[in-house]
Amino acid sequence: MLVQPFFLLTSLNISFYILELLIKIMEEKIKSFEAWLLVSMLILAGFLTILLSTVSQPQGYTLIYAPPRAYNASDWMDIKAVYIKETQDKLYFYIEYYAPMPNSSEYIHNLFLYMDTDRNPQTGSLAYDIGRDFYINIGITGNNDSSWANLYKWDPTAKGWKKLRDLKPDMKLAPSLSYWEVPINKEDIAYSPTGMDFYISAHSSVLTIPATKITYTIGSNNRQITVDGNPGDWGTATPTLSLKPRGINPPELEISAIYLANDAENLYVRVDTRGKPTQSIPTGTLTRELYIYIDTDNSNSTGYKTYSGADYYAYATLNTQILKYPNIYYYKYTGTGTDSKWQQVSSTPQNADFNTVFELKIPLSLLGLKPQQKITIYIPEQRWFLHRLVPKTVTSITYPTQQTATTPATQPSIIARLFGSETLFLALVTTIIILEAAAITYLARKQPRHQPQPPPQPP
Ligand SMILES: [Ca+2]
Ligand SMILES: [Ca+2]
Ligand SMILES: [Ca+2]
Repeated sequence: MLVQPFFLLTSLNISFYILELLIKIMEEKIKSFEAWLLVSMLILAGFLTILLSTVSQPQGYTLIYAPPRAYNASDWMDIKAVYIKETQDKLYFYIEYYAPMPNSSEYIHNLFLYMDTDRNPQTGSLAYDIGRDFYINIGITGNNDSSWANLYKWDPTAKGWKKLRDLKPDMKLAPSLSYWEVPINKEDIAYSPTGMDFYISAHSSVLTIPATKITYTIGSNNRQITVDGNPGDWGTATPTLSLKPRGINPPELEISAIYLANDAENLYVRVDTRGKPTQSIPTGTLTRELYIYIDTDNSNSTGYKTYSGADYYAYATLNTQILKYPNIYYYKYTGTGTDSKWQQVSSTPQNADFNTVFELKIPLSLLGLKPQQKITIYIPEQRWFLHRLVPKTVTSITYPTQQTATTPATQPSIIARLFGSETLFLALVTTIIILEAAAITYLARKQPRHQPQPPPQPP
């Protein structure tokens, strides 16, 4: 908001300068340096006009919400803006991301848009502050081999959600687009002019590691490890497993290597990613989960057969919000081989941490492991994801907004939309002013103004 007087002042300043130069041209007093300046100014003005005409919101839409950007490490994962358009019988949602998805099945968008269309928390399924009567679930993989878009309605009798309609045939949905456009029949969602409250819960996930099997012998790599997320205590250890590079966007969500070690008390697991793990995001959650299944007797005839005869597993959550929240839980297999029955045996949050790498430990006593025992570790396919609640937790968006529909309060200034940020724009304007002042000073020194001529002396 601060920059607007600057913007106005500079525009006026530049305009006057261009006008002054034009007058000089007309008076045929133009010098080459000034001509160069004039051309530059005209090019700049033309460029700004083009920029202004190309950057605009989707036609007919009203910007409802532009959430603050949560995650800068990736462009395709985060929601940039939510727009709504209304016709007599339809309501259109336009959900925009910062960029289209990378073209691969390793990436998935999965979004839920919950609506309280009678604006009554007593009806529907209560979550956050609204009684959700309908929801839309939209999803797509990066290579478009799978996509879906369905409308669901809350059934108060069955106390559950029922599918109402397939929305996919009517919507614009493609991984090559940085937005989705979905029309809904007002009649389907019992929409009335009173409006509705809604929020979006969006997951953007990445295949972090494909299913992986590693064997390890207790005692083969004895080390004193501190679980702090720093790899210095691993010395020059070579990875127990190196993974083939897949060029995942963002690199920090791709596991590159796994290291195993142990001392007399614990088995240690170190997990490296291709980028440094983000430690803090201002809103939302960067969810990282690791399931480490351990076949402690190295036999598929005991334990859970589906996961390589695993007798135990460690489940680590290594999440980032404003702060990081590492945690770990241990489970023992209690089924008969094909059923997934597990019992939690312990949870010790301080046994997992991350900084430049992920580190976790599993007490050997918990697994009943002894030196020289050979074990198999099975890590099933894992997906890590960014989860956003839009607008944010515990608040929903009301549509139509209370302000006039054309200028919602949440709309970022045109300057912020054009230049990315107002600070950047301010820097740009300051640079222009400095350059202009320098040019004027230069001209003033080089071409001193004409001294008024004394009137001709009478002969
Ligand atoms: Ca309701
Ligand atoms: Ca360490
Ligand atoms: Ca086993």
